Amino acid sequence: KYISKRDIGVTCVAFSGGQPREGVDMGPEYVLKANLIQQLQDMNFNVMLTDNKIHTYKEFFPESDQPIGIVKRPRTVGVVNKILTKQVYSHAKEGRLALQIGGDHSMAIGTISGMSQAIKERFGRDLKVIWVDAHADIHTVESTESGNLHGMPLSFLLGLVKKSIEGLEWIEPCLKPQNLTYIGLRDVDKAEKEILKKYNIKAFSMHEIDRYGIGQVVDMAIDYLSQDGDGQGPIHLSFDIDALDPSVAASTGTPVRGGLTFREGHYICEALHKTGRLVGLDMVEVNPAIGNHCEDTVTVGCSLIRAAFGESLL
Ligand code: 4U7
Ligand code: MN
Ligand code: MN
Ligand code: MN
Repeated sequence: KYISKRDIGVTCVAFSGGQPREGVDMGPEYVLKANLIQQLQDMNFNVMLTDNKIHTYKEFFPESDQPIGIVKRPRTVGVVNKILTKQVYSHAKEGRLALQIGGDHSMAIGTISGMSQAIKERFGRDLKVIWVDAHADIHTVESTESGNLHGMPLSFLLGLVKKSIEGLEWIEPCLKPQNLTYIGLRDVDKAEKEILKKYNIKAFSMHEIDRYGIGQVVDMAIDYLSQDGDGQGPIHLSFDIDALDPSVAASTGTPVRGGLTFREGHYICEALHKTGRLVGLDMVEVNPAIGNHCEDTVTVGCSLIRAAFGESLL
Protein backbone atom coordinates (compact mmCIF):
# COMPACT_ATOMS: atom_id res chain seq x y z
CA LYS A 1 0.00 0.00 0.00
CA TYR A 2 2.72 2.45 0.95
CA ILE A 3 5.58 1.30 -1.11
CA SER A 4 6.23 -0.81 -4.18
CA LYS A 5 6.13 -4.39 -3.14
CA ARG A 6 8.81 -5.40 -5.64
CA ASP A 7 11.57 -2.76 -5.56
CA ILE A 8 14.27 -2.73 -2.91
CA GLY A 9 16.93 -0.05 -2.50
CA VAL A 10 19.88 -1.55 -0.66
CA THR A 11 22.41 0.68 1.10
CA CYS A 12 25.61 -0.93 2.37
CA VAL A 13 26.98 0.96 5.35
CA ALA A 14 30.54 -0.24 5.99
CA PHE A 15 30.87 1.85 9.13
CA SER A 16 32.24 1.10 12.59
CA GLY A 17 32.75 4.59 14.09
CA GLY A 18 29.88 4.34 16.56
CA GLN A 19 31.70 1.70 18.60
CA PRO A 20 35.27 0.58 19.39
CA ARG A 21 35.65 -2.85 17.77
CA GLU A 22 37.11 -3.32 14.33
CA GLY A 23 35.29 -5.53 11.86
CA VAL A 24 31.67 -4.42 12.02
CA ASP A 25 32.40 -2.34 8.92
CA MET A 26 32.92 -5.66 7.07
CA GLY A 27 29.32 -6.71 7.71
CA PRO A 28 27.98 -5.56 4.32
CA GLU A 29 30.83 -7.18 2.37
CA TYR A 30 30.14 -10.56 4.00
CA VAL A 31 26.40 -10.29 3.56
CA LEU A 32 26.80 -9.52 -0.14
CA LYS A 33 29.34 -12.35 -0.51
CA ALA A 34 26.76 -14.68 1.02
CA ASN A 35 24.66 -13.90 -2.07
CA LEU A 36 21.89 -11.80 -0.55
CA ILE A 37 21.23 -9.77 -3.71
CA GLN A 38 20.76 -12.90 -5.82
CA GLN A 39 18.51 -14.38 -3.14
CA LEU A 40 16.30 -11.28 -3.22
CA GLN A 41 16.23 -11.34 -7.02
CA ASP A 42 15.19 -14.99 -6.87
CA MET A 43 12.25 -13.79 -4.76
CA ASN A 44 11.32 -11.58 -7.75
CA PHE A 45 12.56 -8.29 -6.34
CA ASN A 46 14.18 -5.59 -8.41
CA VAL A 47 17.22 -4.74 -6.37
CA MET A 48 19.02 -1.43 -6.65
CA LEU A 49 22.31 -1.06 -4.77
CA THR A 50 22.96 2.54 -3.72
CA ASP A 51 25.72 3.89 -6.02
CA ASN A 52 26.37 0.27 -6.94
CA LYS A 53 28.91 -0.09 -4.16
CA ILE A 54 29.61 -0.68 -0.51
CA HIS A 55 29.96 2.72 1.17
CA THR A 56 32.80 3.33 3.61
CA TYR A 57 32.08 7.09 3.65
CA LYS A 58 35.79 7.48 4.47
CA GLU A 59 36.26 10.31 1.99
CA PHE A 60 33.97 12.36 4.21
CA PHE A 61 35.63 11.65 7.56
CA PRO A 62 36.97 14.79 9.19
CA GLU A 63 40.74 14.88 9.62
CA SER A 64 40.54 15.26 13.32
CA ASP A 65 37.63 14.04 15.39
CA GLN A 66 38.54 14.42 19.03
CA PRO A 67 36.05 13.13 21.61
CA ILE A 68 33.63 15.71 23.00
CA GLY A 69 33.41 14.91 26.68
CA ILE A 70 33.47 11.12 26.48
CA VAL A 71 31.48 10.93 23.24
CA LYS A 72 33.69 9.32 20.59
CA ARG A 73 33.88 10.34 16.93
CA PRO A 74 30.82 12.62 16.97
CA ARG A 75 31.74 14.41 13.73
CA THR A 76 32.43 11.19 11.86
CA VAL A 77 29.18 9.59 13.00
CA GLY A 78 27.46 12.86 12.10
CA VAL A 79 28.79 13.15 8.57
CA VAL A 80 28.14 9.48 7.72
CA ASN A 81 24.57 9.71 8.94
CA LYS A 82 23.95 12.93 7.08
CA ILE A 83 24.81 11.19 3.81
CA LEU A 84 22.94 8.04 4.78
CA THR A 85 19.83 10.13 5.50
CA LYS A 86 19.83 11.34 1.89
CA GLN A 87 20.47 7.85 0.50
CA VAL A 88 17.60 6.25 2.39
CA TYR A 89 15.34 9.22 1.70
CA SER A 90 15.85 8.94 -2.04
CA HIS A 91 14.92 5.24 -2.11
CA ALA A 92 11.85 5.73 0.06
CA LYS A 93 10.80 8.85 -1.84
CA GLU A 94 10.81 6.80 -5.06
CA GLY A 95 8.64 4.21 -3.36
CA ARG A 96 11.27 1.53 -2.88
CA LEU A 97 11.55 -0.65 0.19
CA ALA A 98 14.75 0.45 1.92
CA LEU A 99 17.22 -2.12 3.21
CA GLN A 100 20.29 -0.95 5.09
CA ILE A 101 23.09 -3.39 5.90
CA GLY A 102 25.51 -2.39 8.64
CA GLY A 103 27.64 -1.44 10.16
CA ASP A 104 27.14 -0.35 13.74
CA HIS A 105 23.78 0.79 15.08
CA SER A 106 24.66 4.50 15.14
CA MET A 107 23.61 4.31 11.47
CA ALA A 108 19.96 4.20 12.55
CA ILE A 109 20.24 7.97 13.01
CA GLY A 110 20.47 8.25 9.22
CA THR A 111 18.18 5.40 8.21
CA ILE A 112 15.28 6.56 10.37
CA SER A 113 15.82 10.27 9.62
CA GLY A 114 15.69 9.56 5.88
CA MET A 115 12.78 7.17 6.06
CA SER A 116 10.62 9.32 8.32
CA GLN A 117 11.14 12.36 6.11
CA ALA A 118 10.09 10.44 3.00
CA ILE A 119 7.04 8.92 4.72
CA LYS A 120 6.00 12.35 5.98
CA GLU A 121 6.23 13.83 2.47
CA ARG A 122 4.56 10.97 0.65
CA PHE A 123 1.77 10.10 3.05
CA GLY A 124 1.65 12.90 5.61
CA ARG A 125 2.11 10.40 8.39
CA ASP A 126 4.49 9.55 11.20
CA LEU A 127 6.84 6.60 10.90
CA LYS A 128 6.57 3.78 13.45
CA VAL A 129 9.69 1.95 14.56
CA ILE A 130 10.18 -1.54 15.97
CA TRP A 131 13.64 -1.81 17.57
CA VAL A 132 14.79 -5.40 18.01
CA ASP A 133 17.85 -5.41 20.25
CA ALA A 134 19.38 -6.69 23.50
CA HIS A 135 20.06 -3.01 24.28
CA ALA A 136 17.90 0.10 24.41
CA ASP A 137 20.33 2.38 22.48
CA ILE A 138 18.70 5.42 24.07
CA HIS A 139 21.56 7.00 26.06
CA THR A 140 21.93 10.73 25.73
CA VAL A 141 25.30 12.42 25.33
CA GLU A 142 24.90 13.22 29.02
CA SER A 143 23.94 9.76 30.32
CA THR A 144 26.32 7.55 28.28
CA GLU A 145 29.07 5.86 30.23
CA SER A 146 30.84 4.25 27.26
CA GLY A 147 30.79 7.28 24.95
CA ASN A 148 29.93 4.94 22.05
CA LEU A 149 27.32 6.44 19.75
CA HIS A 150 25.83 3.06 18.74
CA GLY A 151 24.30 3.10 22.22
CA MET A 152 22.63 6.50 21.63
CA PRO A 153 20.85 6.74 18.24
CA LEU A 154 17.33 6.82 19.68
CA SER A 155 18.03 9.78 21.97
CA PHE A 156 18.83 11.88 18.88
CA LEU A 157 15.88 10.60 16.84
CA LEU A 158 13.51 11.27 19.74
CA GLY A 159 15.09 14.66 20.44
CA LEU A 160 15.76 13.91 24.08
CA VAL A 161 18.61 16.37 24.52
CA LYS A 162 18.14 20.04 23.76
CA LYS A 163 21.82 20.91 23.48
CA SER A 164 23.49 18.72 20.85
CA ILE A 165 27.20 18.39 20.10
CA GLU A 166 29.38 19.34 17.16
CA GLY A 167 28.73 17.19 14.11
CA LEU A 168 25.36 15.98 15.31
CA GLU A 169 23.43 19.28 15.55
CA TRP A 170 21.75 18.79 12.17
CA ILE A 171 19.68 15.82 13.37
CA GLU A 172 15.95 16.66 13.43
CA PRO A 173 13.90 14.84 16.03
CA CYS A 174 11.63 12.74 13.82
CA LEU A 175 10.30 9.98 16.07
CA LYS A 176 7.69 10.32 18.80
CA PRO A 177 8.03 8.13 21.89
CA GLN A 178 4.59 6.61 21.26
CA ASN A 179 5.71 5.48 17.79
CA LEU A 180 8.55 3.32 19.11
CA THR A 181 8.43 -0.23 20.51
CA TYR A 182 11.26 -2.51 21.57
CA ILE A 183 11.48 -6.30 21.41
CA GLY A 184 14.24 -8.41 22.99
CA LEU A 185 15.72 -6.10 25.62
CA ARG A 186 17.87 -7.64 28.36
CA ASP A 187 20.84 -5.33 28.92
CA VAL A 188 19.49 -1.88 29.70
CA ASP A 189 21.57 0.59 31.72
CA LYS A 190 20.13 2.37 34.75
CA ALA A 191 19.96 5.77 33.10
CA GLU A 192 18.25 4.18 30.11
CA LYS A 193 15.61 2.57 32.33
CA GLU A 194 14.86 6.04 33.69
CA ILE A 195 14.48 7.43 30.18
CA LEU A 196 12.13 4.59 29.15
CA LYS A 197 10.00 5.32 32.22
CA LYS A 198 10.05 9.08 31.83
CA TYR A 199 8.84 8.96 28.22
CA ASN A 200 6.57 5.97 28.78
CA ILE A 201 8.19 3.99 25.96
CA LYS A 202 6.71 0.59 25.17
CA ALA A 203 9.16 -2.28 25.54
CA PHE A 204 8.86 -6.06 25.39
CA SER A 205 11.91 -7.50 27.13
CA MET A 206 12.96 -11.14 27.12
CA HIS A 207 10.80 -11.50 30.23
CA GLU A 208 7.63 -10.70 28.27
CA ILE A 209 8.72 -13.10 25.52
CA ASP A 210 9.07 -15.86 28.14
CA ARG A 211 5.72 -14.92 29.66
CA TYR A 212 3.56 -14.53 26.56
CA GLY A 213 5.50 -16.16 23.75
CA ILE A 214 6.82 -14.38 20.69
CA GLY A 215 3.50 -14.62 18.80
CA GLN A 216 1.58 -12.58 21.36
CA VAL A 217 4.45 -10.17 21.93
CA VAL A 218 4.63 -9.29 18.24
CA ASP A 219 0.83 -8.91 18.11
CA MET A 220 0.96 -6.57 21.12
CA ALA A 221 3.82 -4.56 19.62
CA ILE A 222 1.97 -4.14 16.32
CA ASP A 223 -1.32 -3.31 18.09
CA TYR A 224 0.49 -0.68 20.12
CA LEU A 225 1.73 0.94 16.90
CA SER A 226 -1.76 0.84 15.35
CA GLN A 227 -3.63 3.28 17.55
CA ASP A 228 -3.73 6.29 15.27
CA GLY A 229 -5.30 7.09 11.91
CA ASP A 230 -6.48 4.00 10.06
CA GLY A 231 -4.22 1.86 12.22
CA GLN A 232 -2.09 1.01 9.20
CA GLY A 233 0.85 3.39 9.55
CA PRO A 234 4.15 2.43 7.91
CA ILE A 235 6.69 0.56 10.04
CA HIS A 236 10.49 0.57 10.02
CA LEU A 237 12.28 -2.41 11.58
CA SER A 238 15.71 -1.77 13.08
CA PHE A 239 17.16 -5.20 13.80
CA ASP A 240 20.36 -5.46 15.85
CA ILE A 241 21.70 -8.99 15.38
CA ASP A 242 22.69 -9.04 19.07
CA ALA A 243 18.98 -9.39 19.89
CA LEU A 244 19.51 -13.04 18.97
CA ASP A 245 21.09 -15.36 21.48
CA PRO A 246 24.89 -15.60 21.11
CA SER A 247 24.46 -19.33 20.38
CA VAL A 248 22.68 -18.25 17.16
CA ALA A 249 24.58 -15.06 16.33
CA ALA A 250 28.00 -14.98 17.98
CA SER A 251 29.74 -12.57 15.62
CA THR A 252 28.67 -9.29 17.14
CA GLY A 253 30.38 -6.69 19.29
CA THR A 254 28.18 -6.67 22.39
CA PRO A 255 26.70 -10.17 22.82
CA VAL A 256 24.35 -10.77 25.76
CA ARG A 257 23.20 -14.21 26.79
CA GLY A 258 19.53 -15.10 27.12
CA GLY A 259 18.47 -13.80 23.71
CA LEU A 260 16.00 -14.63 20.96
CA THR A 261 16.08 -18.06 19.38
CA PHE A 262 16.56 -18.47 15.63
CA ARG A 263 12.83 -18.96 15.19
CA GLU A 264 11.80 -16.06 17.45
CA GLY A 265 13.97 -13.71 15.40
CA HIS A 266 12.52 -15.00 12.15
CA TYR A 267 8.99 -14.91 13.50
CA ILE A 268 9.30 -11.16 14.15
CA CYS A 269 10.39 -10.59 10.55
CA GLU A 270 7.72 -12.86 9.08
CA ALA A 271 4.95 -11.25 11.13
CA LEU A 272 6.03 -7.76 10.10
CA HIS A 273 6.05 -8.78 6.47
CA LYS A 274 2.50 -10.07 6.87
CA THR A 275 1.28 -6.67 8.06
CA GLY A 276 2.07 -5.23 4.63
CA ARG A 277 3.29 -2.12 6.49
CA LEU A 278 7.05 -2.68 6.47
CA VAL A 279 8.82 0.11 4.58
CA GLY A 280 12.39 -0.09 5.88
CA LEU A 281 14.78 -2.57 7.45
CA ASP A 282 18.18 -2.14 9.09
CA MET A 283 20.27 -5.26 9.71
CA VAL A 284 23.12 -4.11 11.92
CA GLU A 285 26.01 -5.07 14.21
CA VAL A 286 27.14 -8.17 12.27
CA ASN A 287 30.89 -8.28 12.97
CA PRO A 288 32.65 -10.96 10.87
CA ALA A 289 35.92 -10.38 12.75
CA ILE A 290 34.44 -11.80 15.95
CA GLY A 291 34.15 -15.55 16.61
CA ASN A 292 35.33 -18.57 14.68
CA HIS A 293 32.35 -19.19 12.43
CA CYS A 294 31.19 -15.77 11.34
CA GLU A 295 29.45 -17.34 8.31
CA ASP A 296 26.81 -18.60 10.73
CA THR A 297 25.93 -15.09 11.91
CA VAL A 298 26.11 -13.72 8.36
CA THR A 299 23.78 -16.46 7.11
CA VAL A 300 21.25 -15.74 9.86
CA GLY A 301 21.35 -12.04 8.96
CA CYS A 302 20.56 -12.89 5.32
CA SER A 303 17.73 -15.19 6.25
CA LEU A 304 16.16 -12.62 8.61
CA ILE A 305 16.23 -10.13 5.74
CA ARG A 306 14.55 -12.61 3.38
CA ALA A 307 11.93 -13.36 6.04
CA ALA A 308 11.13 -9.67 6.42
CA PHE A 309 10.66 -9.39 2.65
CA GLY A 310 8.27 -12.29 2.52
CA GLU A 311 10.17 -15.52 1.99
CA SER A 312 7.59 -18.15 2.80
CA LEU A 313 8.19 -21.37 4.68
CA LEU A 314 5.69 -23.32 2.62
B1 4U7 B 1 24.10 -1.68 20.34
C1 4U7 B 1 25.87 0.10 26.23
F1 4U7 B 1 26.98 0.27 28.26
N1 4U7 B 1 24.55 0.38 26.73
O1 4U7 B 1 25.95 2.46 26.00
C2 4U7 B 1 26.56 1.41 25.87
F2 4U7 B 1 26.08 -1.63 27.82
O2 4U7 B 1 23.82 -0.97 19.12
C3 4U7 B 1 25.84 -0.86 25.08
O3 4U7 B 1 22.78 -2.15 20.84
C4 4U7 B 1 25.38 -0.28 23.78
O4 4U7 B 1 24.93 -2.84 20.07
C5 4U7 B 1 25.15 -1.33 22.71
O5 4U7 B 1 27.72 1.36 25.44
C6 4U7 B 1 24.80 -0.70 21.42
C7 4U7 B 1 26.68 -0.56 27.33
MN1 MN C 1 22.55 -4.28 20.78
MN1 MN D 1 21.71 -1.74 18.87
MN1 MN E 1 25.94 -4.63 19.64
